[in-house]
Amino acid sequence: MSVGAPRTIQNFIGGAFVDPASDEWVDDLDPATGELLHRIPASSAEDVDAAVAAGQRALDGAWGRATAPERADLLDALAGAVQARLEDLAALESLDTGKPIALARKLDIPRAVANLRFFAGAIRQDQTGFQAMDGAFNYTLRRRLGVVGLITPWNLPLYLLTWKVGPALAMGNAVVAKPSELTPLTADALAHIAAEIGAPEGALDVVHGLGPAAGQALVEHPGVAGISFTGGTATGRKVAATSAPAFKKLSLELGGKNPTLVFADADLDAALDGATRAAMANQGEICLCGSRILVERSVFEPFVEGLVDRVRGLVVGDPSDPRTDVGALISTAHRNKVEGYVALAHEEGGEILCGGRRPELDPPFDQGAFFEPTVIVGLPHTCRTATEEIFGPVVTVHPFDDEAEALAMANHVEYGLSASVWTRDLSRAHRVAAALECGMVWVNTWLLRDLRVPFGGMKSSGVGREGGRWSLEFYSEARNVCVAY
Ligand code: TXE
Repeated sequence: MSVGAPRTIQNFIGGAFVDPASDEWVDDLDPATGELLHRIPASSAEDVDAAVAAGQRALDGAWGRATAPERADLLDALAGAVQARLEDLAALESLDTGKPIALARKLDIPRAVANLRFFAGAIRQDQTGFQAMDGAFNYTLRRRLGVVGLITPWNLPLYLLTWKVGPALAMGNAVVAKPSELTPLTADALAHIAAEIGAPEGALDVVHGLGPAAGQALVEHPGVAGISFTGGTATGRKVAATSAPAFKKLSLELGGKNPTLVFADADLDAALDGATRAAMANQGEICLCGSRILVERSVFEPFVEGLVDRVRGLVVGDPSDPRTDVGALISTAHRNKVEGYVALAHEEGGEILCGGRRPELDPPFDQGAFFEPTVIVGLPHTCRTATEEIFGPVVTVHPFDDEAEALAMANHVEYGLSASVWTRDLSRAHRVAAALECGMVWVNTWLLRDLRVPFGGMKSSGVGREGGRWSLEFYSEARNVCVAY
């Protein structure tokens, strides 16, 4: 599992590592250098079919009879093995995504461990509903869905995969995972871990490949009872359209264009640190990133000055260097898209205060998908740059005059995932949190996560909630039993 010469990754089906039926492959490139890392299966409907059949066999066998404590033990064993390989997995994640190794060590892999452990605990402590009537009572059974399809993106590969695998296995489902073709490495590592710890064959299957082929086949498969998808809004729309006629259970976590609202009464230093992190963490490639900063006019100038200072101080470069703050974007195609938005900002009348171009890096990183963290002002909050998801290290800053205007600006976009609000006025904090159109609001912080709370968005940011009991509910069907006496 160490980082070495290019190798071939295989699908993990029914406990065995196998080549794709078509013998076709896709290249996995290092985003920081453009070099070939690995080749992965270009799986087709045939491979997906084999994985779904393996999942069904697992459900018909011992895995289907495993008790809740036994399922929790499996998740704890996976968590322990991920924890034991933290360094290796962080290196793989940084290599595959281009993200700074420091972030992978601090966030991605520890969160993967926490996800698996959390849902082990959750299923051990799960309680069912009970309602008494005169002469009768009701109780709720939760039944697994069956074989579920998990489709994950490239920005937080193992973090998001375990966020879905944890509750899906906790509820006794069999999982067919389709990781992003751009970041297959840690999903492959998880498959190896599952094999090593003796996970029941077929309970966790991993099928690699392209979205329109392998992903689409998984969504279409009649043997798949539910789909949990995290990715772009346009893809989410396709997934919803494909799965709706079969009435599959569906959870969609899609894009965002999240506002950071800074009021004049905020602790400005804390707001600046928070807003910088929210805009630039993971190269701005997190659906929760605060890519629009709305600032009360009376503090606009000092805020922008402080922001530019902080952003200029970020170290861009070699993802494997622990001092790096901003690594490579996921691909040169994605970097070109981000760059296109900066060109658009110019056309829309924006002023680029810092960044806005590719950094000059020494070989081999001169071939990588790097982009300097960028701050833009002077744009109307309604323009395309300020309303479309860029998903890169690019932030626009806009002044507002009062709370009502701030809210109107915040709610103007088609997305509704999250927001962060910076103020010392307690009443305002609660008022604004209630009026924002989004699934999650942070007050005087950003990305502080408790795994028990509902996670998800509204409008074009998705459908449904995961996290805590919401995840357990998603990966199961509730059945009411009414008993008269
Ligand atoms: O993601 P895709 P892309 C946003 C971000 C980014 C844009 C496009 O703005 O620029 O989306 O990114 C699989 N049926 N986010 O195109 O395609 C695909 O193989 C089934 C936000 O790289 O949505 C991968 O496993 N599956 C986001 C997964 O979908 C399909 C994170 C996500 O890839 C499929 C990533 C199909 N027809 C991008 N087509 C977030 N919410 O965090 C593709 N896939």
